[in-house]
Amino acid sequence: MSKVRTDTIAAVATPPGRSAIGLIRVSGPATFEVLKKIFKTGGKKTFPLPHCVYYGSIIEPGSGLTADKVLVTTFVAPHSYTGENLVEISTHGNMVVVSKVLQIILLNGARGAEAGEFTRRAFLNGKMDLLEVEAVSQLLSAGSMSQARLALNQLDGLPSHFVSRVRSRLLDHLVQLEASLNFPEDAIEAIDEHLLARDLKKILAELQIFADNARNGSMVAGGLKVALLGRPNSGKSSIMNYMLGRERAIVTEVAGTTRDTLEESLMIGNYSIKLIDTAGLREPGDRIEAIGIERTRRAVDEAFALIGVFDGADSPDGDDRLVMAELERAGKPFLVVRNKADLAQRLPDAFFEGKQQIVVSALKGYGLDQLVADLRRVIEESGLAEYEDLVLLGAQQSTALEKALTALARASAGAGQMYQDMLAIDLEEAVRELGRVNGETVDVNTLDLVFERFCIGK
Ligand SMILES: Nc1nc2c(ncn2[C@@H]2O[C@H](COP(=O)(O)OP(=O)(O)OP(=O)(O)O)[C@@H](O)[C@H]2O)c(=O)[nH]1
Ligand SMILES: [Mg+2]
Repeated sequence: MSKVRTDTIAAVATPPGRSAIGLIRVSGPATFEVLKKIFKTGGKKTFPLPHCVYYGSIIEPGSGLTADKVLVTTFVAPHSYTGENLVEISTHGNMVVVSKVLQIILLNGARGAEAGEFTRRAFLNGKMDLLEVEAVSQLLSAGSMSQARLALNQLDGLPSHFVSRVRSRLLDHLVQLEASLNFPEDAIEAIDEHLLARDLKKILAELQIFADNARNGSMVAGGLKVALLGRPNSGKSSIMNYMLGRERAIVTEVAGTTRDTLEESLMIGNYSIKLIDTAGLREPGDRIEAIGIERTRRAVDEAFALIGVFDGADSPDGDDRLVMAELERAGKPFLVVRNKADLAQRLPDAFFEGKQQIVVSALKGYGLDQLVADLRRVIEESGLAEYEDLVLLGAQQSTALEKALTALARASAGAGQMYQDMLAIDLEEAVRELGRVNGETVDVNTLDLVFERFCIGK
């Protein structure tokens, strides 16, 4: 799909299968003409009045047969989701009936909508910017209430206002710069480079906070990664299985059982967590194990928090110290677990050096409640629970934001030092890239990438 279209589109908005109600949406300039051909209202009310609900029948024009008894809700441009004339037809939720009604609509002046086309029209008609579009996309795929709230928050438009305000401040500076470059002889006020530098520095700082909030937002939206770390045989896979409530990972007495990282989702409170089981950390015995350990290190780098698992029934060795060092090196929140508490204990308390150890037996299944409670506390203390500030960006938007930051950082460092034409180039790039974040400047190909992730009917 490459052009902006102004024809009339229709699609089923509810999932296939049997349900109480099926919903069909029609949007575009000819919406009411299409409906007038196929919809007979039950009462005397004139059709269509704006923003009304009508009870009536969908009639196949050729045969005059009734396809279904429906409710039709009317929305008149620009006060609709798409900004166009739009109706929502509630049918009975039988796919045979729903398909028949859609078919009649398509034979009488509408075309089948493509994935995301309703939202694309909302964007093109200025009903929402790209940040709000991203929020809709993430709201539809949210797997937890915290993810949904994050998206709903963004739909309120605060991130949109922020980006649009920053962009227009930069644009003002750019316009002034361009004017003084292009018309130096005119009586244009000379640019106060000191003031400019100060303002750019301020904007850069605000944008850096925004970018941090976007990074945190994508962590929450993607599920917070928590990696289990420990030497071979300490019981990582047993703990993973116990937390998931099923035998996901293979558990054996052979050290080095888990060779690759395993990732599974679970909910802790309102948070969606990705629990990652890893290959035990030690000096690798063979090439496969070496690769596994390499992946463990990568999982540590990507994780939001770590759980160190230690075998309480064994004396600590070099591998345990390696694990502890890795936990401390990573600079992330971590918990330490003394596993195998059902056996005689050989791991001295001193090994944990005053860190609060969580005593569990993955085999007998106790202590895990404490682990989950502590994990929840770690999330709450991280500030990620305060999703009011968090921002959701799609892949293209993240790249654009990073580019905008780099260009703005150059401009901010160079203001007062650099030639003004160089400064203008950096500012222009920052303005352009910010336009890609909120959609004020965006090309059709990027839009295709954004909307192809939507379902048909949205
Ligand atoms: N007694 C006892 N045995 C346990 C406990 N947790 C795990 N085990 C046993 O310890 C052995 C190793 O457990 P795993 O869960 O495979 O350990 P791992 O850390 O995933 O090991 P690798 O994948 O090899 O790194 C198995 O024989 C488990 O049954 C426990 O709490 N108590
Ligand atoms: Mg394992």
